[in-house]
Amino acid sequence: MNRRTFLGSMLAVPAFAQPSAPRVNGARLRERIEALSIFGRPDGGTFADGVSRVAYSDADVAGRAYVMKLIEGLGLKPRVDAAGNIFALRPGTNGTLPPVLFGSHIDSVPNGGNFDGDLGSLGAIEVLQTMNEAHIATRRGVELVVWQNEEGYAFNNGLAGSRAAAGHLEAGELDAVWNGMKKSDAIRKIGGNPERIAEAKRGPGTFACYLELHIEQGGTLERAGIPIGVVEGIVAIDRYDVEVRGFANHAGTTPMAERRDALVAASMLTIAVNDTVRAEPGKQVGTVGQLNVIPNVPNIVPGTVRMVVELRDLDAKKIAAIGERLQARAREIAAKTGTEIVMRPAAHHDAALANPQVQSSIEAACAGLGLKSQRLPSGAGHDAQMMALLGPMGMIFVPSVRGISHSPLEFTRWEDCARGADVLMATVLDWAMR
Ligand code: HGY
Ligand code: MN
Ligand code: MN
Repeated sequence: MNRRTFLGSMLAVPAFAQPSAPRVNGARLRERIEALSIFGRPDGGTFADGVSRVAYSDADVAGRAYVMKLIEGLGLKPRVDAAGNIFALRPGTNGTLPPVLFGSHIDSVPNGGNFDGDLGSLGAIEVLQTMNEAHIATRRGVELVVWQNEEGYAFNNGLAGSRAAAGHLEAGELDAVWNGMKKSDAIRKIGGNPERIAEAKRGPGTFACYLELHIEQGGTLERAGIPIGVVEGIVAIDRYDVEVRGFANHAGTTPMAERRDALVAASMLTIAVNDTVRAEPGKQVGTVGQLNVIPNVPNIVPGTVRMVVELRDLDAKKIAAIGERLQARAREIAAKTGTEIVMRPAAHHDAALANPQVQSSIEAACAGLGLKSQRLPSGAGHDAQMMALLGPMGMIFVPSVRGISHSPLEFTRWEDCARGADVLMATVLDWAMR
């Protein structure tokens, strides 16, 4: 923040003396969500066609540049850390106190929506701008973060930026190659410094609390007719890279009994995922969302299939046990089909509980705004689950229309976006004055 702006805000009325937190500019927030959606939009498409702004892509670089320009417009200097995360600190009156940290991500899944991550990142920028316009001075600093590669489509391992901050990068992770790109080069491409990635690590206590506004990505709030969700906890996620090795041969001359058909085996394993996950009570989920057939030619018996199995639940032990059961099923299927099935653990993210004080603060903000709220778990993973390892975490959800996400159909009503940002504002100010 330049000196004039900073001094201007110092002459202001401290937040706690404010009768109530100022409201965000919903129209400006909408404008920015629509502007960000340009980066990664399908050629000739419109906002309704969603976005493919996969981490480390040119669209991601362009979207990050747009966000950094907005940050500069706040009078703040964006800082890209060694992992490629974008930070910006609005100073408080007491520089010795750890700041409130808040934000989200702007990378998307391929063929994704325009609100996942974008609302939390642009909502945080909107909160900062509204604080400046209201000349609010806070005791603690307020620090914005835009995490890199939250989705993990690139390199098949998500929460990449927040894992670096939490010190949870895996051994050799920077040497991984995906789409012909080495991870260290990918981090360089977005302005990070892989040689010094250890500097991206934040210790516990380096923030007063972490807050993230996000779309629910499910249908609970919409069905209940409630505008704000207060997240209870975020699921654990286990991902397995599976390679099914059969034998490619002529589709016309290879008798059925002599085939070692990798796709038949992979299909049996996919059904086994569905059956095993459904076999026990609870809200656990299991998905085979990615599958590649090799050589993928109509008149060749599939020789190899590569697929990803993903399991999620609030109880990490439950999905670990399901993973074990699937390993056993894979052995049975391999024996039955004459194939070899290798199911390798590829990523694990622990479940995380929100902090009760942060939850109460969010609920008080809702009450102050006359908004109903309800507590609910998050079936989606979030950077907040890594931040929970370092300090108190809370998430604010707003409804997803028809519960759709990770799709161009993903939509949150504009008034719900603004309400979520208002709750974020009030909660940030509550913590920034402590
Ligand atoms: O996959 C998830 O749950 C998140 O959207 N990255
Ligand atoms: Mn997200
Ligand atoms: Mn997502």
